[in-house]
Amino acid sequence: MPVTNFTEADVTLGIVREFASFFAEWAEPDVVVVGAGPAGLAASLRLSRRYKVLVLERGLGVGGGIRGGGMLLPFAAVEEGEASDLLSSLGTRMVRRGKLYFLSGLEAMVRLAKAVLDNGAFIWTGVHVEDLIVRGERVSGVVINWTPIADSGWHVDPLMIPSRAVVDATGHDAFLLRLLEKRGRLRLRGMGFMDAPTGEEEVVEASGRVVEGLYVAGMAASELRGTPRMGPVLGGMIRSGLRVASAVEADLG
Ligand code: 48F
Repeated sequence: MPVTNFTEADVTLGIVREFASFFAEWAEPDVVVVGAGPAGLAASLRLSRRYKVLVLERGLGVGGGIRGGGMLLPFAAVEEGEASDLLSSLGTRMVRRGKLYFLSGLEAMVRLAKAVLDNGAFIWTGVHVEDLIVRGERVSGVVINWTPIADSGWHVDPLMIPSRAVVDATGHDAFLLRLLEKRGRLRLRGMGFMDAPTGEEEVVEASGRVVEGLYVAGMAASELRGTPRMGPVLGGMIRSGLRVASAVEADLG
């Protein structure tokens, strides 16, 4: 029997059935991480060791802003320590120059994403998180739609994914935090001026729980607390993701 002995209907039906069984399994994960940039992926890596983690990413790929390196030169810097150790343990190639390591942001993100998948998490791309489920004061999940629908401006009602914890790792958008700000529940200070060494430390400190059920990591945390920007330096994003994972673990048990 030739391997090409299938019909187009097999492909279409298979995809629809696969999606139905995927959604049945993932309709209520423990943790939803919004944003598959370095902070979201690092958080997902740590959390997926213990919990069912669904990563929602509005773009079609993973890696977020760090893939663009510095001004599209496709490299980023990492300081020595927890982040460089983690990336190196995943096989990321790095070169040491003075006090920093340099690597391909894309390679680091692909390796991080693979490790997240290997832990059993699911990364769902093309999905825009447009709102939060909130009961009383507690964030209890997310409201989703397809990114092209969100971008079209059409009014198409969304679907919902309840979860025990939600991580805003949407980078400069700080999209979930701004939803709270719009409703008068939070005030974002806005990212500070460039000061890379300080920014690297302070963004980690700024990461953690925002309100019950909602956590923040990466540049979204910087947007919240007003910590300095750091450009194409990756370590703080990774450590921020690991830090938020600890905060979620402490709450979820
Ligand atoms: O922007 P992004 O990489 O944020 P990060 O993890 O890391 C920042 C660094 O990449 C670096 C930097 C350091 O100075 O600025 O560039 O904090 O990743 C955020 C991801 O979230 C997605 C977005 O497409 C990106 O891939 N995202 C943003 N809003 C939404 C979203 C949303 N509403 N729903 C789903 N995904």
